[in-house]
Formats: sequence, structure tokens, C-alpha cells
Amino acid sequence: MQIEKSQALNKRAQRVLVGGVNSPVRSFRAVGGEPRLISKAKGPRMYDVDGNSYIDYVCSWGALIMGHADETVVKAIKEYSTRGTSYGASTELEIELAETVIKAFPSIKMLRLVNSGTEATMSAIRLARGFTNRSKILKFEGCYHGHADYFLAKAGSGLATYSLPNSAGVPESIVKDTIILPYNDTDKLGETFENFGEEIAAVIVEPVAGNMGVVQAKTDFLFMLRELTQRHGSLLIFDEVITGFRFAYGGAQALFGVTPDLTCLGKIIGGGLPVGAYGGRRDIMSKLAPLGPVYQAGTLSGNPLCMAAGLATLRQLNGRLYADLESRSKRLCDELKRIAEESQFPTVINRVGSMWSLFFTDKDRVENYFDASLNDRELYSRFFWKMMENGVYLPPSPFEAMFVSSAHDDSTIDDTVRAAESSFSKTGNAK
Ligand code: HOZ
Repeated sequence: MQIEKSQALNKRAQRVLVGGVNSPVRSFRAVGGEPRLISKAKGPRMYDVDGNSYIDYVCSWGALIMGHADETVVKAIKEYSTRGTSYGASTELEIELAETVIKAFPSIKMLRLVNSGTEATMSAIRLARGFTNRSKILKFEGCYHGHADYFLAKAGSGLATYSLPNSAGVPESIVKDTIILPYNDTDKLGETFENFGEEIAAVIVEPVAGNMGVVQAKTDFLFMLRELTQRHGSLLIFDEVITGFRFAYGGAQALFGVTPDLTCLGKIIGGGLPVGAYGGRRDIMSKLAPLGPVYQAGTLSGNPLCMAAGLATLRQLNGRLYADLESRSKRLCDELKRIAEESQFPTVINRVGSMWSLFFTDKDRVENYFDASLNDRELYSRFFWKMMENGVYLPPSPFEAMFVSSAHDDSTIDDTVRAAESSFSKTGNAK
């Protein structure tokens, strides 16, 4: 595989970008070796600057449910861009996107659009604190809610990837109000609410965690969260930045039948352009400026190109598309499990719809961050590089989710299975 151009660009990047990247996981440090610089992508495939082609299971970290450069999305961006790229004033597109989201998520009565998932979650916390007049928030180990200071403790994604329990630069005084519990642990949850229930402004949770690999919340855990928050006057915030529109039109809350007070969205609703959103109960959202005293604003919020790309994506989602995503993702994961077993690699594959991950572990199940952290990183790295050599691009970290898009057709899945067969056979011994 030729990689000279990527290597040269990496050298250039190291001089001007921190670690050569603009987001740590992209540096490939977790898997060793050098990142490939991407020059274009179409459908399920990405192409690097040296012309190598990869079937992509990162899909812009879940944003690209229609695959790369989807024709409808590209057309919408092209068409709208001739009318201007940003006004700092409202447009009809923002209303349309909000209406579309509200129709899909019955728990959301009003929405605020922002520019990223991080902005959505940090603003939702401010709003929850403003609404309840309480300070404490509760989050779960291995869940990642973006990089606002008070979330950066025992978080997933890049912190898990680089084994950072928390981030430097976050004063103790800021995280003192963050309570952290193990995911899916109903006993600890009950105890915590008994002790601090009246002080907790909000519980924030990924209903399917996608930042310690994919780990699904148990239904009784989610129901308990709903019951306890209601009883103690705390708000329940679902971080559906990854799961929103991923496996059902109404997100994970539709799948599990649990209704949060606030929901955070991002990724898919921007069709691959930078977007975030938070919304929920009308009485809570009405506390936000200009209606209420909780402040949050943004120059590029509701940017028309992002709205156009998001709407062009959401309009294509339907039951048929989700059914296809489910069956192709299931076939892929079943085949990977079979190959791993035949090759005598102990693995757990967690999958919810079209998001999934592969843990190299002796355990039977991966249900929380502790289980996920037992993933054999060295084995993952070896497998990752064999898959790269065989033309499949997996996340360069064992703690990130993998995504199937509607562009991953049956033949793409077949190609991936063949690549996995060859990769497992060359990954060496499990131990
Ligand atoms: N935190 C992102 C995935 N969960 C990574 C974003 C990126 O590196 O592009």
C-alpha cells in the first residue's frame, strides 16, 4: 500500500496542528502508525491522498447515515450556497428542521439549534441548572457528552482512548458538582438519589452509549432513571447526539419507551455539516433567552447550509431504510462473530441497529465502562491495521462506535466480510 503522500502531509501537519490533528482520536496514536489523509469519499468508501480506497465504518463518527456525498444532500448544499452561507438572522429552514425534529420526537416541544453536540449538552446542563436552581449533575462512566469542563471525568471517547481519567485544566471546583456512577448500575443509582436526590439538577445519559464502544442501557436502568428523576424533581437529559435518527426516527427514546425532559441531538440532523440541538418540555425550554433568564447564543446557530444538509438527510429516512440498515448491520455483525470464533478470538460484538462495536475480550458481555476497558487494545490495533490493509477503515480507537450507512449495500458488506476473514487469519494469536 502506497502511503507516501499521507506521510508527507502528516509531517507538514505536525508542524502546524497539535499532534497533526484537530481532534485527538484522529491521530491514530491509540492504534500506532500514521493516519491516512483523506482526499474524497463517496457512498460507503473513502479515498486517501495516495489513492487507496477504504470501506468506511466511521462515517464521520455517525453523522453520515446516508453515506458520503449523498446526491440529495450535496444538491441541497450546492443549491442553497448560491443564496448566501450565513446571515446572522433567521430563516425558514430553521423552522422546518425544528418542525421535523419535533414531529419525530414527541418529548421535544421546543428546540434550540446550535453548532455541535458539545454545545448542545453543555447548554442543556445550564438550562437544567437554571430551571431547577440546583447545581449537581449526574453522569455515567464511559459516557461522553462532549468536552465541557464538568463532563471531563471518567468520560469515554478520546479520554478513554488515551486512558485519561480526567482532563488537565479543569479546576476541582468545577467537577465537584459532577457525580459519576457506573453505567447500568441500578443499586448505586438508588443509593445516590437517596443521598443527594434533592440536590441533583439533572442526570445526563447516552441511552445507547457510543463512546466506550457500543453499550446499551438496560431497560430497567432507564426506567429507574426516569422514575427517580421525576420523584426528586431532577431533569432527565438523553444525549442522543449519536443515537438520534440512527436506528429509529424517534431515536433511542422511541425504542425504549422512556421519555426524557430534554434531548440533545447532533450528527445526523446536520447531514455531515456542523450542527447540534437541544430541546424538550415547553416549560423548561421557555427558561431560555429571549423568553427566560438562561443565556445561550451563537453566530452560526441554525446556519442555512447545515439546515439544508440536515433536512435533505432527514427527508430520506423512513421505515424501509431503517429495516435495510438493521438487516445489513445484523448480517455484518453475525458474520464477524462467526469469523472471530472460527479464528479463536474471544470477542463480544455489541450492536444496536446500525451502530456496533467489536471488543476483544474473554467476558460474555460488555455492559459498562469497566467491561469495555478490558478490551484487548493491542489485539484491536493489530486487527485494525489488517483491516486497513484489506481496505476497511475502522475507528482508530477501541472505544469508538462503528456505523453502517444506507450506502453500505450488500456487496459492500460482502467485501467487508472477506476483508475480515483475511484480517483475522493474519492478526496472529489471540494471546
Ligand atoms: N469524539 C468524537 C467521536 N466520539 C471524535 C471526533 C473526531 O475525532 O473527529
